[in-house]
Amino acid sequence: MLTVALAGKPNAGKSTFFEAATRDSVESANYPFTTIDPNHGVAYVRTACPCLDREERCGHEHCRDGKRYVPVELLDVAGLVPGAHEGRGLGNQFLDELTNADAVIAVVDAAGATNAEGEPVEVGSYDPIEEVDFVESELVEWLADILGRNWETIERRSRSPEFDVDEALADVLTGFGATEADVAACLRAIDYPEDPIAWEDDDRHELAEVLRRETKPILVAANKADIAPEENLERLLALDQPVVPTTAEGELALRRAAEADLVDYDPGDEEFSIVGEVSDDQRGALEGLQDTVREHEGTGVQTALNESIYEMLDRITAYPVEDQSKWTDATGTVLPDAHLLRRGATPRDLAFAVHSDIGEGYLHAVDARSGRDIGDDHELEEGDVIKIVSTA
Ligand SMILES: Nc1nc2c(ncn2[C@@H]2O[C@H](COP(=O)(O)OP(=O)(O)OP(=O)(O)O)[C@@H](O)[C@H]2O)c(=O)[nH]1
Ligand SMILES: [Mg+2]
Repeated sequence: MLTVALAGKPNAGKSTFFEAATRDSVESANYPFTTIDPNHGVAYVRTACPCLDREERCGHEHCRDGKRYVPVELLDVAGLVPGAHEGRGLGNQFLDELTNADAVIAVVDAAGATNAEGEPVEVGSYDPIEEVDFVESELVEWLADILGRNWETIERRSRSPEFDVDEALADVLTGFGATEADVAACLRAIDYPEDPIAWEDDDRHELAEVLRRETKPILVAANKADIAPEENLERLLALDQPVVPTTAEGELALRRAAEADLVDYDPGDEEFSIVGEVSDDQRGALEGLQDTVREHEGTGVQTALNESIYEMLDRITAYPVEDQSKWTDATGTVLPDAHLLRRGATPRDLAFAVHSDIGEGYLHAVDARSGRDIGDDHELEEGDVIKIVSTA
């Protein structure tokens, strides 16, 4: 499963985002609570379910009237403060949790109501742009430190006649989830000495910067958008990186209200209606939230998750099935699984994503929509329903 980590300074709203996003309002009745531990849960990206192309909705536990929710892992990393990589605040231990993250959502307090340490200050008096910069630079320093710590091993390996600097670096970098392609991209992006002994801190730092870019891409959640000065949001949105205004608190309130049948709302909806018996206070709060949600086309929490997976990581959703006409697995479940594959993935890649044995035994594949065989070089598209024929 892909992993998204929430990082940012204390009090920015990470835990609120986490709680909102991992609350399984998708199927709260018969699906177990999805938080694995307090900082580690399951959230969902939302996409159009292929069942929309058929007469009947699939009824899958993660499909609501054709809104399909695909699981990703979500991590709530404890507050980072400037200098965390040197052990300040809760320090390195929390940065290390980012090792397995495929993407980072930097939750920043767009209201500017807390300083760099997360302490409350007057709204608008702290510049949230600084927060974006320090999350990124803490990640780079953390990676540079780890490279530095591994350097002795690389130097030792370099005494062997078969030593290959690219190979040695690849071994270290794949530890951060870098694929072969990522490693190649990193090494292409920088000029570096062949001999590890000749590397300077600057060389490692440069490598850490590209490694951060390739393996820990950052989407900024401009949180507390409900109380943020317009000017802060505009400046954040003007940054040269993905930025989504969010109100984590609003999303949490909506998911709770939906669970209590007070509102008609599915995560990611751009509006909601009040449907239950609400007190005057509740109505006031919900109507206030309606204004925020109208202004930002939703609470932004679902948008932030979706953009980090579908745009930043450039994924598509593919659905393997066993029965190509019914779109079911062996037990009759319609569209049982959804896989988030890299754009450009082929049917064989999907087979490997299902199971390595299915991948090894891959023979050919059928597009379940058209019923036609598809070739090995066929690039899958968002929403493809595929029957894989395999010896496994
Ligand atoms: N107005 C507003 N307040 C929010 C929003 N999201 C979170 N908050 C509030 O901000 C405060 C901090 O939220 P948390 O989610 O605990 O922050 P955190 O980033 O997890 O903080 P640490 O765990 O200390 O790093 C709480 O009082 C939240 O209710 C939001 O979207 N709007
Ligand atoms: Mg927290």
